[in-house]
Amino acid sequence: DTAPAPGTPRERALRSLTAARDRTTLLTTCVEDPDLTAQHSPLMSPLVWDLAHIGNQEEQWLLRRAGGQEALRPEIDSLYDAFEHPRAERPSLPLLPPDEARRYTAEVRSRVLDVLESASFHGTRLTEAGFVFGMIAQHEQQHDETMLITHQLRRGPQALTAPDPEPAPPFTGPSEVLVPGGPFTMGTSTEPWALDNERPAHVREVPPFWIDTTPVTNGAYLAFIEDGGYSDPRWWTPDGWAHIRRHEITAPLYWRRDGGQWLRRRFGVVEAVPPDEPVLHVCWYEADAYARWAGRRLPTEAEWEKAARHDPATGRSMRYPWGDADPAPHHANLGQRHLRPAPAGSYPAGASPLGVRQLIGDVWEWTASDFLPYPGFTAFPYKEYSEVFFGPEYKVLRGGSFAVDPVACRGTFRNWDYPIRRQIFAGFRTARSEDS
Ligand code: AVJ
Ligand code: FE
Repeated sequence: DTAPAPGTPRERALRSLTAARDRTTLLTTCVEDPDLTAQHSPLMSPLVWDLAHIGNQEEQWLLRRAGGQEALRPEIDSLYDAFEHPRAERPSLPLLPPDEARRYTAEVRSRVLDVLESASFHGTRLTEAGFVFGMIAQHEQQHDETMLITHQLRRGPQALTAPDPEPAPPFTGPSEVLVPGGPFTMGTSTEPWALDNERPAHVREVPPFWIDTTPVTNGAYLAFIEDGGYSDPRWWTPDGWAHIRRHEITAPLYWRRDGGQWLRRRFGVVEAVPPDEPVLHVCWYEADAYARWAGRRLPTEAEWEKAARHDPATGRSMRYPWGDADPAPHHANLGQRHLRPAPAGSYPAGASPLGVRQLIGDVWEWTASDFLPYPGFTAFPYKEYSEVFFGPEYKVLRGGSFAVDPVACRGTFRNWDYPIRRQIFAGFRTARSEDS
């Protein structure tokens, strides 16, 4: 598994933009227009905002910057500027109605396809290997995950369906593996479409640690609930304890107890909580408390990345746990092929050299770490992608979920969110230091 992305960078750019648009189209046509303009949660934008924001970012970066073309709709830039208008405010803006948003986004794309044919793929950091096209394909896919989160928050009948992951034989391997201590290379200076916060590659010394072979399952998490985990302050940080008390949080988001069993709502359907599946929709505080209850802790971001990329045989950091090949369906549950995580222990072909599974795909994994720049970081191509978020208020998540496309998921990819967030497709795995 060593061949990286097939095709030329230009072909890859076209493929990635097209795949993103296919997904966007599905997510914005599977419900009627009133569901596109409604606000399903104050945490989220109306879907029609995401749609036109996708088009507007593409206009700004690919038509104006890469193509050198004149602005198509400069007057809407500020409506779709995420920093000017917080999400809760977006429904009250004079947004483009659904048909107009569709026409605008399609018009931008059709012009971008002409730009892409002749654009330079060399010379500047923005154009090298088609970086800016890759950045915009990733941006659209990130919003496709955001829109899927909105679909999950939405009340009402099912609008999206997908086949379940292939049934996997029950996992019988060890519950944790030892990652040897020593240096490893974290981050990247060579991955062409890596975003600014993943750069540059740098050496980190990581002491030996044990890490869970699979993400924590619903069944394991239930044992924490049933042991009174949510009513015992010993397991919680003071902030976490205050938060769950204040909001009366007693189980993952979307869960409800019905007599003797636990049910959950998933994309408009209520079903029994599957014990073998990685737990989903827990906040950082819950992940952290579970780990303490289990006598363990969350892995640091460096530990997570070492588990995912370090090849003990060569000492090299690989692009993915399985090697350097782009993710294929047998490696990982990515790209909204399924609308749920696969059972813990699935995807043996995606395991790391030490046998750690499902690091990529299924659920974003909370880490212990704050979102901070790597040594030598420079904001590129705009400060508002990462730099303005650095600091202790955001925790890092790694590995991607079933909802993220391969183009926006790598061994080096960094996501971040507030420690109270539960609507995201996040779970976790735990770790412990070798000497504990
Ligand atoms: C990297 C997922 C935190 O959704 O806020 C989308 C991605 N940045 N548009 C977000 C993003 C600008 C970002 N996350
Ligand atoms: Fe955005």
